[in-house]
Parts: sequence; C-alpha cells; structure tokens
Amino acid sequence: MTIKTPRVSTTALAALAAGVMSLAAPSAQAAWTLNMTPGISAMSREIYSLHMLMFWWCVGIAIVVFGFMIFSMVHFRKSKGAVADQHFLHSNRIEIIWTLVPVLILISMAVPAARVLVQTEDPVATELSIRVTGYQWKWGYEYLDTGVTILSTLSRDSNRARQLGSGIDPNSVPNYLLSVDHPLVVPAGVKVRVLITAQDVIHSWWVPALAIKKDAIPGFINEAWFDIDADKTGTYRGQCAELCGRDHGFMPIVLEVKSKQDFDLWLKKQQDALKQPAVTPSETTTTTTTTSQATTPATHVSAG
Ligand SMILES: [Cu+2]
Repeated sequence: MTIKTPRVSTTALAALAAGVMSLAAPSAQAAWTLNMTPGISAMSREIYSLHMLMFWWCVGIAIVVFGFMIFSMVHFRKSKGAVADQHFLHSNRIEIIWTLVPVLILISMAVPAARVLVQTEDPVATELSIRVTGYQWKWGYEYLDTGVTILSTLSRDSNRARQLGSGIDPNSVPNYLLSVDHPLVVPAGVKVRVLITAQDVIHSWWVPALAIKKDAIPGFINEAWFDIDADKTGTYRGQCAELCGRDHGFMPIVLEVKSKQDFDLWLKKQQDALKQPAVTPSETTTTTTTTSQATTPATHVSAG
C-alpha cells in the first residue's frame, strides 16, 4: 500500500505536467482551434461575425443571469435570516421589464441573422455552376455546361492506413482521412453556385472554410454559393457531415482554389482531354479484332 500510493500519484503528476506543458507549447495551442473559422470568402466572414455576435450576446446574458442568481443565493441565504419577499413576486414593473428586455434582445439577434440568411440564399449572377453529388462513399462534381466531371474518392494512403490491422500509423499519413485522389478545383474571385444532391442516401457537403454545410438529398437539389477572395488560393478541406452509412467517415472533401486564370487553363485542359481520342477500351477491342488473325491479341489487350 505504502509503495503503491506514491507510484500512482507520480504517474498522475507526470500526466498533469505533460498536459500543462502541451497546452503551454505554442504548436499545441495552434491545434486547439475550438472556434469557427472566419473562412475564405466575404460570406463566410459575415457568418463568422454573426456567430461571434450571438456568442457575445450569450456570454453577456450568462454573466447577468448567473451573476444575479449567485449574488441572490449568497446574499439572501436563509442562514443570514433572509425572508422571502412577497411584493417582488407580483411586481408589474419587473414583469414588464423581464418581458421587454428578452424581446429586444431577440429582435437585435433576428435582424442581423435574417440579413445574413437572405444573403446566403441569393445565388444570382453566378458565373459557374457545379453539381455536387454524394455517393456511398465518394463525391461527384460536375461543372455544368462544360462536360467536365470529377469523382473524388478517399486518397490511397488514407484508405490503406484505415484498414483494420493495416499496421500503418495514421499519424504518419499526411492529412489522414482528409485527402482525396481528385480534389474539387474552383476559381477564386468568381461567384460559384453549387447544386447539392445525392444518389443513394442523405449526405451533407460541409466545407468550413466556405461556411457551407448543406444536406445532399436524393431527388432534391439544395443550392449554395461562394465567392472566394482572390488572394485565398490554396487547399481547403471538409467532410461529409451526415451519417450516411458504413464508410461515412471516409468521404472527405478537398477544395483546390486556383486563381481565375489558372482555373480557366485547368478547365480547358480537362475539356481538351475529353475531346482527344484517347485509347478507349472499344478501340482496343477494334485493334484486337483486326489483328486477331495475326494471333497477337493478348499483347494488344494488355497494352491497352
Ligand atoms: Cu456521406
């Protein structure tokens, strides 16, 4: 007993010290992003500001209400000889005040919230439309009127590491479960409309940097839009935010934001690739049939 007790407390102390040290380390603190991100567009910043406004309203209300409660409980406690006030219970003035104050608070919250909500639902004057389709368990992106489509699946590294008994340390995989084979490429400084739907079950397309989280429902099309700041090119990540089945955790979203010029070049390249008579399976078959008399079909097929 006497040996065990100090051993446990030493372990606990060591754990506590490690915890405190990790909290104090700047790198660990950087990972502690508990709040929403202000995002990469004017709209996401609007939503962030609205969120902060509501947050500070809640903090203020909590301080006033709990402060009043705690003060009353301590100051007017029975042990100090406090007696319940009978007049306070039916005071018209106080009842009017505690009805009016919350009404005013609610109005002051509803007005900016409604303004932002109307803005988020206004996809007019968009230059580009992308249809986002959720599948079990990947995302499909179609650049409308361009013929370009992308199927975005969990990256090979993450997929291998996630397998039971893979023996791969997930910490060794960069952006584990947050990387894909083909990211969604979008232009910065262009108003883009996304039409979100699903093929099988309900998914949800969530990209925190855009402040967009919309359900993808089979048979329905949900609309959202974004206009990324011209200087915010780079890679941003999101996830499916609706429990959609066994592999729900394995259908991340990766957004590659390019400048308008780079995006146009990329799109053109994709379209050119579509136009090119690539070596298609049907072509291989033709080659195979024409050369079948030369008794070399096997090599042709494998080469194709
Ligand atoms: Cu999903």
